[in-house]
Amino acid sequence: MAHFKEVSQQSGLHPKPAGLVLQYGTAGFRTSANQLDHIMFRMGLLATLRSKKTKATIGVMVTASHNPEEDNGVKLIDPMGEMLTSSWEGYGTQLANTEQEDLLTTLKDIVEKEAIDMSHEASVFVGKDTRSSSPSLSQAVLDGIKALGGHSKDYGLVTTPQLHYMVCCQNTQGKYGEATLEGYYSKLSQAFSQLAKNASNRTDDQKHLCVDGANGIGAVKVRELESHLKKDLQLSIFNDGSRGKLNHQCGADFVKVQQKPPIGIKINPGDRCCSFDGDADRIVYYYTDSKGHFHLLDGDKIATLISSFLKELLNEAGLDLKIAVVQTAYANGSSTHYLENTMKVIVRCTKTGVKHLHHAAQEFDIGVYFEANGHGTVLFSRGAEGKIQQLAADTNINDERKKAALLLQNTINIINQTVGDAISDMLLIEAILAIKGMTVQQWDTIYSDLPNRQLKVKVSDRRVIETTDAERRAVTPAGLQDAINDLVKKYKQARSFVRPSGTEDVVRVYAEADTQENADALAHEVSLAVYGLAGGVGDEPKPLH
Ligand code: 16G
Ligand code: MG
Repeated sequence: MAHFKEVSQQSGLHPKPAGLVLQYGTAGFRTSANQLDHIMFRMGLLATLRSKKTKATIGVMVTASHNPEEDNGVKLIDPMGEMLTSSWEGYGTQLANTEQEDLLTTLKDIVEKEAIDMSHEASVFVGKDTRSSSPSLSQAVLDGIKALGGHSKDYGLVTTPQLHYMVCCQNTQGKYGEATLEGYYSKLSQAFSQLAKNASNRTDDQKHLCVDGANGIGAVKVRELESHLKKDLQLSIFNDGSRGKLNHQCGADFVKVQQKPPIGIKINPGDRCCSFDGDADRIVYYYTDSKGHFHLLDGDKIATLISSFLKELLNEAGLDLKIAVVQTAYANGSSTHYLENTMKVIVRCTKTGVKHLHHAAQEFDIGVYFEANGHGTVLFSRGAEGKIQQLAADTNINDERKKAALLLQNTINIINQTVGDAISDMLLIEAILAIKGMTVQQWDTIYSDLPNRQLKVKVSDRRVIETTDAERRAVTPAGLQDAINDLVKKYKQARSFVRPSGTEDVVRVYAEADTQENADALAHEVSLAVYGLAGGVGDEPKPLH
């Protein structure tokens, strides 16, 4: 076939370094940018096949999120704006690793296995982050799409969630919104301004928010949003990429893991601040108190704020919809306790990785999902959306129900349901705080986090650790879980688990306990158990204190 000839010619321009093996991981491919040219070309091919198969537009985002500037990566977006289905991740890995001379055979194998009608048109949306390697890598994706005869639309610089949004808009024929940046900003900002009308007498201080853009695409895009917001929200944008390095000592991942403010931002006590990650699909909030102590409001606190807001609105609207919060094992024990016992909402725990949470959240009328690291969103089932729209249009209901229904309607519009979105989450959080007249300190006191610690252990092969029960228990190697259980028993309110990372060649250790010292000690002891029982390499883990 003509296209295959073109592929074979063009692929020569994007050669694979012989022997290089990479895997389509939790969030696509991610590694040093100089190893990725052939991967990008091949993901252009894969996206084109996926588009022909689904008869819909597919997205390809070039980004390595919170990784250092030198890295890059790529992830594919399925028709409804969700992550690429797991059954195709294997094809991604196969295509990535097949040697140059076998590329056509691998491609044809996929076409055959999936019974893809190659005469069908293909359409692929492409976006990229601000990394210096992104322009040439996204060009390689475009080359791949072209080689297989697909149509592409290059959105240029966009956040990851913006590209997810575009794909969903396109495949719903505009029902989800208009597939342009202007469409995105106007949908979100209009919903925000409707919600903000329900806030009374806010001072300029209350409208003010400091945003750490991680020196990445989020900073660029939040600045574009700013002009749509009028005076409802006043942003001070730091780490906007004009000086500092991407993700370097800033951004959501840095703030969450280091539990301290980013550089490049001047915070006065009590100022409300948030940090995006490098592709703006994560957000965390924080402030410092009058004693200079740092307080982090992570994904768990965000999930609690959003779900309690929604639950109250459902009550006021008299709507009987099932709401659940989906978390991972990293969720702070206090948050789970608060959600289950005080708020009395259903809580589900899934494996780490957005797609797992997303799927679990789809099982409820309203599924609020957040990873502790700040990636999350809210999903409304079609039925739930229908009921809310119907109530909002009902002229025979009292004012309280009407107001609640309208608030729910605008909440749906402000949320990017395709994936976690720092900009959309930020607007929702700001709207909730404004409506409730709540300060960041008051939000923080909803519950107190248990002190916790995350560590990494290097082992010769992290796959020796297999887990079950949403990663909360290790099945192998033998004896490891028993050792963890014994260590946990030594401390109060303690919990610990270990899992192989999906993005780095390490085993991750999580521990929480009644005090920071105990959490640190437990994390260290569990690290030693991993080192001893799972083939640790290099120096033995050292105590933190
Ligand atoms: C990826 C995942 C994120 C997860 C993280 C875990 C997506 C889009 N992102 O960034 O959800 O929390 O990996 O990393 O799925 P780890 O496996 O190295 O701990
Ligand atoms: Mg990210």
